[in-house]
Amino acid sequence: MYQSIIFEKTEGIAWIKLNRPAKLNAFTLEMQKEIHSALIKCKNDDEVRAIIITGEGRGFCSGQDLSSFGKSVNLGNYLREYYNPMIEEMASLEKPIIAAINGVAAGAGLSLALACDFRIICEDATLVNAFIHIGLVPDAGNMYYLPRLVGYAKALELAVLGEKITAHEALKSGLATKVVARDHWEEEVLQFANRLANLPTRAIGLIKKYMRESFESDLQTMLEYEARAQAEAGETDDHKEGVMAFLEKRSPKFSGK
Ligand code: LHQ
Repeated sequence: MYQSIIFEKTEGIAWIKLNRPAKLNAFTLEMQKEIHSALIKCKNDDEVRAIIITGEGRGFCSGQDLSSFGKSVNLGNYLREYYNPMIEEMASLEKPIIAAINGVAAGAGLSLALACDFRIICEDATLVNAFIHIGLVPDAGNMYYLPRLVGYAKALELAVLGEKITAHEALKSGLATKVVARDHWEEEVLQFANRLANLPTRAIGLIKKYMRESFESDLQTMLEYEARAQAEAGETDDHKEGVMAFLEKRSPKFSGK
């Protein structure tokens, strides 16, 4: 049983709901450990084909709980021990992860959203790279993902000025997959997750694994990675089903295998 998150599974979709609404779901050590544990459950459960990370109440996640931190903590070691393994787990998890940003995402809460594969943002939610306001630098993968998503200049601006940005600004700068009206929030998040959960999961996993390599690889290396990934995808039931459905002029029914 979890204390700081709610973990639920419904028809191919796992929900990880951060559950400290009074603190806008600020991270505590317990929450970190529970998110990590839930991600491992998702990895090992073949029924899970899409993961939604969202927040209870009016916030998504306000970053590290600033009231639960003693002065003597070495922040570098804390990151190495708790945040970094969670972010690495998300990157290596060969299933799509959606950040359903229901409210403010600040500091490491924004980093968590950046480490997801898709960001659906509620129209009245805001994002703030808040680290600078307390004299810190972006962490938990923020300095890796942000420039890749919005380009170097915009990433530097967001990190150094730490200004709040709206959902629509996030969409314009490439941070958001889509912006959703509050009235349709839950149904649109579910619809998007369902769509992902019904795609060929193994191909998505391979895309996640190899596309990330493109930033550090030359063309020749990427061509080889693509060949490797395609050899694997070509062996899946979903590839056979996709081709068969095309030839039979019907919609494919992918099993994720
Ligand atoms: C909070 C928090 C919070 C505790 C709202 N903690 N209570 C750092 C150190 C070590 C290693 C790892 O890495 C990190 C990474 C980081 O994440 S550093 C950045 C930490 N986060 C922040 O600096 C953001 C602090 N929060 C805010 O700036 C605002 O609360 C935002 C912009 C998120 C939301 O503003 P409002 O909508 O005006 O809400 P609020 O400020 O009134 O907050 C509501 C409550 O939540 C309030 O408690 P209260 O008892 O007064 O109702 C806040 O104190 C509490 N809260 N964030 N991070």
